[in-house]
Amino acid sequence: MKALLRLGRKGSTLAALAGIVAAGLVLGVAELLGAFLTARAAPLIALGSTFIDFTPPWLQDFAIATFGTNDKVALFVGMGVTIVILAAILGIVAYRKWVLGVAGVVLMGAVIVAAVISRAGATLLDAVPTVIGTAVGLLALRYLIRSLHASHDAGAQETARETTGTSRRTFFVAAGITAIVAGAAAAGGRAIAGARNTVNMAREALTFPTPASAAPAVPSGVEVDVEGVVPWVTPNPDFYRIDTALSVPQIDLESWELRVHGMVEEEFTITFQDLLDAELIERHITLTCVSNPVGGNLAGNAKWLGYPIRELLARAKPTGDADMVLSTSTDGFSASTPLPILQDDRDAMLAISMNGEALPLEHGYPVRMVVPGLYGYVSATKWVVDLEVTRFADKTAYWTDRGWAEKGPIKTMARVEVPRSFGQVPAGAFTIGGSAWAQHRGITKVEVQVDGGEWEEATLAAEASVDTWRQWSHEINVDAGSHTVRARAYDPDGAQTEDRADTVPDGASGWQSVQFTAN
Ligand SMILES: Nc1nc2c(c(=O)[nH]1)N[C@H]1C(S)=C(S)[C@@H](COP(=O)(O)O)O[C@H]1N2
Ligand SMILES: [Mo]
Repeated sequence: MKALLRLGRKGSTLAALAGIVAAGLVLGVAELLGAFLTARAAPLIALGSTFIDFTPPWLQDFAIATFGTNDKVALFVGMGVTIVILAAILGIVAYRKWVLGVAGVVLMGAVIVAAVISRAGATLLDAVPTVIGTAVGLLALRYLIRSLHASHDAGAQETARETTGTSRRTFFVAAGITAIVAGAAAAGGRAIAGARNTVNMAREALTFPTPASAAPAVPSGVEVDVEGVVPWVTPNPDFYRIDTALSVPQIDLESWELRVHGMVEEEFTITFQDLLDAELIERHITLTCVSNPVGGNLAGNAKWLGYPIRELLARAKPTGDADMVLSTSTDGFSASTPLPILQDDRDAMLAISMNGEALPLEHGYPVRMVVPGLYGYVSATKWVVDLEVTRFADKTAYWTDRGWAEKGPIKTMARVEVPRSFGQVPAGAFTIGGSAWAQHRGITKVEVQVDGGEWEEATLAAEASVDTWRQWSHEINVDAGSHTVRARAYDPDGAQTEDRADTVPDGASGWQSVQFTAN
């Protein structure tokens, strides 16, 4: 009896395992077949995108604040855990009562299909990978559950141990094979999707004309000699990424168009070739996200090549009391930017290249906006396809609809990069450093304070332009033990405010304070 019970419980564990590998097979097969369609046909992408759409703003803010650029990873991990748990339960249910298990699996399949076909632009065809994946998963589950019952029966009938062992072995071999096939299908799907990706190929083949106005030479000495301070130019792979797009939009160069319309005398549409033929400018500009907490890393500096938006607007000739440009991306994100900022002499541009290469897909390929001095959510629309000249009184944008401020000038900020929070430094003389930014106003001074003592002026690195961040360094001298260092930056209007503000609604403020140990 005891032995039977034990086997029963063990049967449940194994049934859960069967459920999990079968679910893996569903996703793997769907991923493989989906590779021949589009990303939205992939069950995880469709589920995740649907989830994001229905996420209340507070949860979105929380996700960005907590996970930063890893918000999408966090979402996938959350979905993965949920799926594993559900699959385990379904496995046990199917083991106890097969029909119920089938009903559960079909229900899950239906939920995924609903998510897939409700995506923008999806067709019934996009549901095929999920339907076939679910069917294959069910077959695998049936085989696994059967072999479990077989080994259970063998155990119950107290037949030779060998028989129980054999059928149990059959189960493990089958489960193992299912897991391997699921993994191979998923990996194969990824590889095929990559190889079939003509957008990537077109992107890699792109070459750019020499700009009419090249980037001003970067002065020597923009970087301080302090190990651990982040590079002045952020390499593309390290550039922070923030957006609401779970599957990165794949835009065909030939079909990309930007429509300029609204309160203008002349409406028009431009193509990518028009941009390549235009007089381009190249500038270093530091982007910052409004969700960047004090001391956070949602900021990056790159060399952008693009076409000045003021030239586009000069051609369109805004009319009447227009005071805003609403930029919209292919995936529906939008940003509202003050019209005068796009018309003044700053280098607001439609960027087509980042650090000498085509925009990476996740940074807005083929065309995005870059506006010096404004947080990304009101200015840096990636995958941009539409500029509407309008009024703040008439139109609102993605994040302003969700409670963020209408205007988003970047707040002046000093960041301590060395020492790291709770880091270790040698006791005695030690040089600390970091970056400071006040885009389009410029950093004039950075001050440092150790353990609440006198504020001391740090050494500023060379300034490339007021639109880029500026590094700073300072030699401190501390005894062994724990210490605190604070930093504050100045722009031409004075010191950055000490007042602590949260990121919502218009960006974090306050002086960063870093605790560290000297030994
Ligand atoms: N299409 C689109 N563009 C977007 C966003 C978005 O969610 N979708 N996010 C904006 C925000 S909040 C920021 S901070 C910048 C980030 O640009 P990056 O990902 O290239 O660093 O992009 C902006 N442009
Ligand atoms: Mo942002």
